[in-house]
This record gives sequence, structure tokens and C-alpha cells, in this order.
Amino acid sequence: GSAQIGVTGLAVMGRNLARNLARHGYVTAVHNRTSARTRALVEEFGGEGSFVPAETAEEFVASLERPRRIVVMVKAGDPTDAVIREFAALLEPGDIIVDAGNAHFADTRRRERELRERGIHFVGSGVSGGEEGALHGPSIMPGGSAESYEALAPMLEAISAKADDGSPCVAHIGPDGAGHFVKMVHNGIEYADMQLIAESYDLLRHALDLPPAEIAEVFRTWNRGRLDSYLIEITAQVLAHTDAATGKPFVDVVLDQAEQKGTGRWTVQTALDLGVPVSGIAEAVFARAVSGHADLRAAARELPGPTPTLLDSAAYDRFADDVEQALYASKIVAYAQGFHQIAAGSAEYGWDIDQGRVAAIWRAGCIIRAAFLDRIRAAFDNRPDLPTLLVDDHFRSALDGAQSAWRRVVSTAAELGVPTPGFAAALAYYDSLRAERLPAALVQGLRDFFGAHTYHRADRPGTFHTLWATKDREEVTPS
Ligand code: NBP
Repeated sequence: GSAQIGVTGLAVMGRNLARNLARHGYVTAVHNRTSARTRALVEEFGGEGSFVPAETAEEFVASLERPRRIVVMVKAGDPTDAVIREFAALLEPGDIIVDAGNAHFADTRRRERELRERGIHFVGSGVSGGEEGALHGPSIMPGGSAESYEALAPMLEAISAKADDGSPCVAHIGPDGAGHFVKMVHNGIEYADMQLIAESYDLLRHALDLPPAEIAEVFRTWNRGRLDSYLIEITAQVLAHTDAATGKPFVDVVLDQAEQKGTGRWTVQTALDLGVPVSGIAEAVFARAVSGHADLRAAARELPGPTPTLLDSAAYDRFADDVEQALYASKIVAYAQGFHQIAAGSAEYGWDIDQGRVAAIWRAGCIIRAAFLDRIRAAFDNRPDLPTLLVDDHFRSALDGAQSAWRRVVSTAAELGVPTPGFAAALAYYDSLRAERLPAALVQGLRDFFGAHTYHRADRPGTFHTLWATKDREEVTPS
């Protein structure tokens, strides 16, 4: 065969990835279960590069040079297993299958293990940036063997997004499920980012009584500062948009129930298993769940709120700036939590993930791309064993500078009765990590009281239990 790489699964993502490869000069074999899609691609975009269309899996495999490189871009779950099974039977040792869909990392670990036994390299790769990213340059997070990465690197670097300094937004994340794990956390952070933006909008709307078009202007201003990012930019666009049918602000005609495809939920489920506190991400997932419970919300609509108050004029004048500071501080916390989860996953599964590289390849192409990520990259480059982003010099001083405003925003939100689970959870996390003593000591006392669960003492080693049911409440050391 003469094709350098093949793409199977030619819905919107696979088609755009194949076009991206062909546009970069790679002879690209293309295949889809329903061959009408394959023919349509070549008819519409054949002029963009060199495509080798295949009707059958056998033809597709035969058209590839060896070692074969096959990118699978089909629906995650059973379809991915079906396609892998079909192709694995036709491949030879040394060939490479890349799953570029949104697989759960545990599935990727299983698939990698099964294929490794047959000598086939399996690369579970996160791809972020939506359909536009797939075509013009996504952020790519491949896992799998170092050998398979070497065979793919030139192509992946060519088709990936480029950061401002020109470096490609792709890096070998680590073995087996590492790439899909990092993509999962990326999506969890994306949920948190969006929730914090939504809370900022809600506060500006309620506290300042601004119309969406003026709030769009506020976001546009923020986008010229340290919050410069894709999500802030498109927030301004969505808020400024007017519904053609009604002439109302678009944001006022959209049903206020946020949906999800599940990667945020996976992030939180995995964090619970790893014991990593990702409260900002969890609140974002729960906020979508709350929004979706229409019946519950209808039943609760009559619950009393605070007596309406207005901000005094000094508070009014500084409020938008306060919200910018609260947003920046809470965003730092959300990323600190996400990177903690990456470090914990890396330790648990032996992936040895370089967190600075992860931040570096998120600088462009993906949904959370932002100037901010270059700061994170610098933080981990300065100190690869950084225990949390919060203690990096830059972020520590940003948090210090923002904290009065951050606290004012959270308390104002509580006074006005505007829900800000993201801001509040982020602040609570910050204060929890800072605390000299946590009330966890009391929790341990209660556990020992009702369940004899024992406790450790801060002043000497050992395991202790107090005989709570006895009169003297003697402390013993259970054997
Ligand atoms: P879809 O997720 O809608 O999947 C459609 C493709 O899967 C078609 O090519 C379809 O073939 C194929 N397929 C199915 Br369904 N069942 C199959 C089976 N049993 N055997 C063979 N092929 C099968 O496509 P997409 O929206 O392009 O997304 C592809 C992947 O990329 C997904 O994992 C998605 O989660 C991920 N992703 C999507 C985005 C995005 O913005 N959409 C972003 C990042 C990642 P057919 O044409 O014959 O029905």
C-alpha cells in the first residue's frame, strides 16, 4: 500500500481529521462503515490532498504502508470495540491503531492490554477543539507506547494547533490510558471554567442590573487582560447575540437547562475513586444537574429569598472588577484541582505525566486554550514537583491580590441570593488548604465515639481510642 495513514469513521470529526492530514501532504486512506460518507468526502474535498478511498476494511488495510497507522474516529463505547475487533484481525505485529474518540481511560487501558498481547500498538488519544479544531489544528493528547508515538509524532505535530511560540500542541502523555485520562480532566476543567463564567454573568446581571449586551462588553474588556481565552471571547459573542425570531437577547430565549455528554461526570467519578478533591469541577457538574431538574425547581420556586437590597454606589462601581478577580482566583483553583487529579492518576497508574507539557499543549487548539496556560506551564517548568499550583509564586500573589474581592463577591452573592457554587467551592478549597487546623479533628472524634474507629494524635505517634461509654473516658491504644 501507498497511504501513509488511514482514518476510519468519517462523521464530522473523522472527516475533518482526514482532511487536515491530507492538507498537510500525507497520503490518507479513508474508510467508513457506510461507504456513502467515504465517497462524499472524496467528491467534496478530494482536491485538498491525496485521499485513497476504501469500500471495505480489507481494502483499507491493504492500502496502507507498513507499519500501518489507523486512526479510529467512531462513536465511543461499543462501536469503538467493534471497529477495533474488525481491524485488529487484519493487522500485523508492529501496526498502530489510534483511537481518537472520547473513550473512557479504563476502556483504553483494557484495549491497549488486549492489543499489546497481539503485538499491535494501541494509542488512546485525546483530541480537543471540536470540529473546527480537527480541521485546522486540535490539541492532541496521545497515550500508548513510546515507540508508537515516535512513528506518529511527525504527522501529529504537523496537524496539531501551534502555540504562540510556534510549538505544536501535541506530546506523548504516557502509557496506555494516560492520554484519554488527561483529555477527561481537560473536559472537567472546561466544565468548571464555563460554570465560573456563567456565575460571573449571573452576578453582573443581578447585582448591577446590566443587560446581556453590556455584560458582553465587560467580557470583551476582560478578554484583553489576564483572562484572555477562547471561552471568554465566545461568552462575549453569545451574550451580544440577539434572537432573530423575538428580538430578545439570545441568552433569554434559551431553555436554562444545561446538558452534558458525560466526560465531566467521568472526571468527578474518577476523582472520587482517587480521593482527589475536585470540588470546583464537581460543583460545575452538579450545577448542570440542578438546572435539569425542572420539576424540583418548579416546586421550590416559592421558597423565600433574601429581602431585595441594592449595592451602595461604591460597591456598585467596583463590582465588575471584583467579579473579574473572583473569576480569576476561582479559575486558578479549578486548574489546581484538575492538575492535582492528573498527578494523582499519574501516580496511581505509573504514567509519569509531565504536567508542564500538558499545560503547554493546552495553550492552543483546545476549548480551554488561554494565555493563562502559559503561566501554568511556567509554574511546572520552574518546579516540576510543585505540590499545588496555588503555591507557585505567580499564582500565590495573584490569589493574594484577588482575595478581598473574591470574598466580597462570595458574600455579596450570598446576601443577594444569587447561587455561586463554583466561586464558593473554590474559596472554601483555598481556605481549607490554608487552614492551620481543620475541623477534621472533630470528625475523627465523632467517628471514634460512635464507631470506635480510632484516631491519631498530633502530639505523639500511635493509634488511640477513647472509651466513651465509661465514666472516666480513659484513652487506650487498641492492639
Ligand atoms: P459520532 O460520535 O457521531 O460517530 C459517528 C461515526 O461512528 C460514524 O462514522 C459511524 O459510521 C460510526 N459508527 C457507529 Br455510530 N457505530 C459503528 C460501528 N458499529 N461500526 C463502525 N462504525 C460505526 O462521530 P463524531 O461526532 O465525528 O465523533 C467521533 C468521536 O470523536 C467520538 O468518540 C466523539 O466523542 C469524539 N469527539 C467529538 C467531538 C465533537 O466536537 N463532535 C470533539 C472531540 C471528540 P456510519 O456513518 O456508518 O454510521
